[in-house]
Amino acid sequence: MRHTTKAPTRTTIGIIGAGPAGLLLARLLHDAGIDCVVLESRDRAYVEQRQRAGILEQTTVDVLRAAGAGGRMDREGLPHDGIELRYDRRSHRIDFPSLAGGRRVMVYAQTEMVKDLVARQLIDGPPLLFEAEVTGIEGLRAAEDTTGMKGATGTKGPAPTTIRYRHPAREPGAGSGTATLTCDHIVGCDGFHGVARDAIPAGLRRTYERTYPYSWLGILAQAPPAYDELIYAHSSRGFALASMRSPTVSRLYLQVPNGTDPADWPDARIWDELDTRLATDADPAWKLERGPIVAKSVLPMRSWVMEPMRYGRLLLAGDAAHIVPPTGAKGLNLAVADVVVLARALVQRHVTGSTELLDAYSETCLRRVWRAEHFSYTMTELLHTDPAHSAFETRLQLSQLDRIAHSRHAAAELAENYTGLPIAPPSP
Ligand code: RFL
Ligand code: PHB
Repeated sequence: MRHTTKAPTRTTIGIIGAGPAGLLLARLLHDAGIDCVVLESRDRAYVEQRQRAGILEQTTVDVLRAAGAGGRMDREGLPHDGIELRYDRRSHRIDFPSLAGGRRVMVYAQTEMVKDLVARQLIDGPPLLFEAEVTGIEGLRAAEDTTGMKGATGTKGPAPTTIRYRHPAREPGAGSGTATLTCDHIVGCDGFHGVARDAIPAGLRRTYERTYPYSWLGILAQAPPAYDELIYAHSSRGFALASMRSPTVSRLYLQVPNGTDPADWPDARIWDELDTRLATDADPAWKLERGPIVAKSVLPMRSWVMEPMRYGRLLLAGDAAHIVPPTGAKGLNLAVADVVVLARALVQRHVTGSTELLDAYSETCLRRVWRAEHFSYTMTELLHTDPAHSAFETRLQLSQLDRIAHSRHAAAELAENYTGLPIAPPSP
């Protein structure tokens, strides 16, 4: 739905952002009978073609199936039972089901998941407004007061708050305009560059950050995958990752220095470097199958968390509240886990009036977020070549990789984290 004169002005839950977090939350709320509206600054084509994540944890797969958005994923996704670690020209396979209680992962691109959720939403879901750029939130207070109107289900609801957004011209020749959407709760699913978290008073926000002295050069190539599972490689020349999108499309990454210009990496240089970094004595003749490179970009790496994830009637979910470096394949899966916890809390709030789950939302999510931060940081530090490191640190990396290869406990720790921890971890 583009913005028309019929754009809603009142809803129970206003969702900012149509990435995986916003779209899935809308689906879960709609299925529970809670009305909501999604506002997305970009157009549909942009949202559906953005190249991002590729690995869905078992839990994410289960959530998508339960939400009725798993049909194409089950037909076209590639279930994977392990990954291969390469280091010091050696290869070691991590077998997920035997190490992580039968769990596995699914290779299914985030772009495809987003397309599936957009299609479902446009058929029978709550309103989704593209090219609706949120510019501000008004009427927020620290406490969720309950002096407002009755909620959609007749229970006493909180006083409303308002989202202000820009929309394109409603008629040919007219200029763009602004509009408001009044909501009982607002959810900021607007990613790392979003605006929702700015509505939280600066003095109440705590941020924690780690940047890394390297980036990833990522390519999408029309070439069959290197191998039938993902390969994570440590090499003296830097990290490399061989992933895939389908039996005919590969997604590959190389560690490069921060500030690298992709133009300095002609296609042949990329393929040669991937072959060198991924080389293994287990199969000395092994080489990647090459094909046309259809996308090439440089991605910086960052660990970042903002606490708390709630301020009164504003809740944050996904990349709006936390970022991980992609080495552990956790970002999208964390976004999914957040909105599962949040949907339960919002349903409880609007059906029974209880704020118990909502009050626990930030703490519940942050415990899992910090585990994923730790795992992503550990995988990143283990596999990349830090230019400031000495030979001593390199020996420590190789020693730890060897430990993972020879200790079931160490391998199980990796497998459990990679395939995904339970959505709500047990309380301390
Ligand atoms: P998104 O996907 O960034 O969506 C946010 C949406 O909000 C919109 N928006 C606004 N809308 C209205 N008004 C405004 N003012 C707005 N400001 C922003 C944006 O246009 C956008 O549509 O956040 P969300 O939903 O939280 O999802 C998070 C994931 O996208 C992200 O964590 C993952 O892509 C991270 N990630 C990976 N995660 C995994 O779980 N597994 C992986 O294998 C994986 N690989 C990756 C990745 C991220 C990568 N990049 C590009 C950093 C690989 C890469 C290369
Ligand atoms: C991807 O396929 O894009 C991908 C896979 C695994 C990662 C990061 C990215 O750790």
